Amino acid sequence: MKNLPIMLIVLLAPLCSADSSEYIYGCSDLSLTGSTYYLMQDIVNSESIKCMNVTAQWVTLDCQGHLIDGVDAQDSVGIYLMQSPGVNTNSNFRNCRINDWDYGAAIFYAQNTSFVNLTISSSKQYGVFSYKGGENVYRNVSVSGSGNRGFVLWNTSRNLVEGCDSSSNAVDGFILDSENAHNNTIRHTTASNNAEKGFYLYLCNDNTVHNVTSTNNSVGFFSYASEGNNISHSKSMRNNVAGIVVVNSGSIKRNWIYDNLFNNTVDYRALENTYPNNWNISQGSGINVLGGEALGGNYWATPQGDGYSEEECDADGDGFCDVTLMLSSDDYDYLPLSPNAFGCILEGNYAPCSEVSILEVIGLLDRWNTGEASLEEALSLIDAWMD
Ligand SMILES: [Ca+2]
Ligand SMILES: [Ca+2]
Ligand SMILES: [Ca+2]
Repeated sequence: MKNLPIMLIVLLAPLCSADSSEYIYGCSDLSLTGSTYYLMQDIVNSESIKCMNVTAQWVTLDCQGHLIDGVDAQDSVGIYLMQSPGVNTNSNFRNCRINDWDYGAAIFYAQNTSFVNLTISSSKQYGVFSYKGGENVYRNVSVSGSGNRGFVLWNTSRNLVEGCDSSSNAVDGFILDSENAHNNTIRHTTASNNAEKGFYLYLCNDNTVHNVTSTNNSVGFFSYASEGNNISHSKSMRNNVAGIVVVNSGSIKRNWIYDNLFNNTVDYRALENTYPNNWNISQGSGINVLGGEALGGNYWATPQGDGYSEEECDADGDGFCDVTLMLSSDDYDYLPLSPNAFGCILEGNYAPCSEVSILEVIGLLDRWNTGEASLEEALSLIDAWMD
């Protein structure tokens, strides 16, 4: 009997090691299930091919703000996460700066895993490349300067992308790719200065893009042969080819594209076959993308100030243009927003225009300075203050 406690300790030893902390100083195999790995120093110009090679589950990698830097080698990966189909990965990657890999993070069959506070820059190909699996969370992940697309979710479903940014990539900011990329949510996220599309929905269905901003790309939003997606409460501004392009989309299930602010020289283009999509919801209550209370369709503006919404379209002043906007022979916005749909204070604190104070203007200018508010928001508040 005296031996029993010792036997228990021996039996439990492998379980106890499951919450171990590991301290790492360079590229490593993360192969101990249940371990937390702390990166203790910057990795600079590593010639490794799979720097952080993750084969275990229930793993945490906390870089503690340190750098994982490669040399742009062919097929090299900063964080390489290869799982088997159906395995519950349940891991967490956080606080890493990742630079100069072919793929910043390459993620295969990951499930229930989070990527938080990552900055991924100067990837030769892709910043984040995720294939199959799903139910992963990307929060505060910033990708820039990729030689191809910034953020690729390919055939993976039920992921949440939140508070992320993809900018200055040589192709697209974000792509949801192929029919098994469904039921994903992208929200509170930005895409800017990408050479092609800001947000690209390609052959994918039933995804939600909400409260995102797409600026200074070629195309703000691009929907190719995609069905049943929802793009709402978002901004597409100063994209030089078009605010939104719709190609062969909505043939089976209409897409919902409403309560967005478009401000591009060309806001809408349809190519090839067009099918009807929904460009407004029925008139409802709630705060719209302009900060006002008219909720229905989209605001159609141009940098020149001659967008449909800007051209005295609302004689009765209810916040909606009085006449339906025909975007194409298939696409109609029945409730385009008018300038009367603007609130004076954005971000949910709606107040009548006449009540705007100089303090509120200064507050919004400060937020514009730090990138939390757009120039449009600042200018519209100044306009309202001067009224
Ligand atoms: Ca380097
Ligand atoms: Ca590079
Ligand atoms: Ca009206």
